[in-house]
Amino acid sequence: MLQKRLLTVQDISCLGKCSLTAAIPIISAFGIEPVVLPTAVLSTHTGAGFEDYTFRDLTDDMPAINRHWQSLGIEFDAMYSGYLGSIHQLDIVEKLFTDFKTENNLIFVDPVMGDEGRLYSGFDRGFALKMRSLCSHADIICPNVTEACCLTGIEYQETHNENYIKSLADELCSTGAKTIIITGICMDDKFGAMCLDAASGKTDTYLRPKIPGCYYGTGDIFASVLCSSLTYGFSLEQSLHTSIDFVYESILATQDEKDKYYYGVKFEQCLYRITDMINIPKKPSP
Ligand code: PXL
Repeated sequence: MLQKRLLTVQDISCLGKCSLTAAIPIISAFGIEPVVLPTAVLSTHTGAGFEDYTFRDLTDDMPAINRHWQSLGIEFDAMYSGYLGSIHQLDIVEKLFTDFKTENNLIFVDPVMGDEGRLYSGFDRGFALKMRSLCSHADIICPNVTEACCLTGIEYQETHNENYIKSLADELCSTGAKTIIITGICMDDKFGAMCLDAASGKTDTYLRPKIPGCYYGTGDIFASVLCSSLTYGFSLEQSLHTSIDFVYESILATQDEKDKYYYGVKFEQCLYRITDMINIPKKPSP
């Protein structure tokens, strides 16, 4: 069987298990080849818990990497963008999506910009506006509630209900994305995501019990599982449920060290779930 290939464009946060250090092992666990376009190298992520992080911008390398890949004539089964550091990078990724679009490949945008009602450091309204334009290339977008508000201009609310989340998702259909998934929703002490299919208007909300605390990198882990699962060939419904279950179990696995939340969650302990699910035939030992 031909191996599938998934391109992911996001930063390397050397310490703190998010972006590429989460995406690569998850994509690999699905038996899919991860191809990476790193946008920046940071000593840690930029969230609370780590101060004075270093930041090496790789923007200037990105167009040359694109050109080299084009000269090789390679194709991707899916392209997935995560944390991007500047409006210029959004332009570069937009071009990348256009250059490598085929009839069948899947474009997946996680519009990483903020959480809990606030933009991450370094992001502003101008970035959010341009992110909308990147979303218009996507088959699937998966903003959290904060990011959905930044993309739509709808006011952020800390408490969520079906109507509020549905109104965010409905409004996001105007980006042109075909499937909208709003993550990080919290209702009746449960936590999860709502998925809206723009064409049919059908929604699916999937929630698991809320575990108190703050858990870094879980949005990236959710997006990586979802995108890999869809690329593998699982249905949208199954992929959504798998991603939420995976994040939930990763958070459960971290309860013994939850005070060190900025180091990320122990998702490595849950990778077996993915390899079990895809059931790669085992080779007999020689
Ligand atoms: O998890 C999202 C993310 C990715 N990359 C960097 C970040 C963050 C969130 O804070 O700082 C560098």
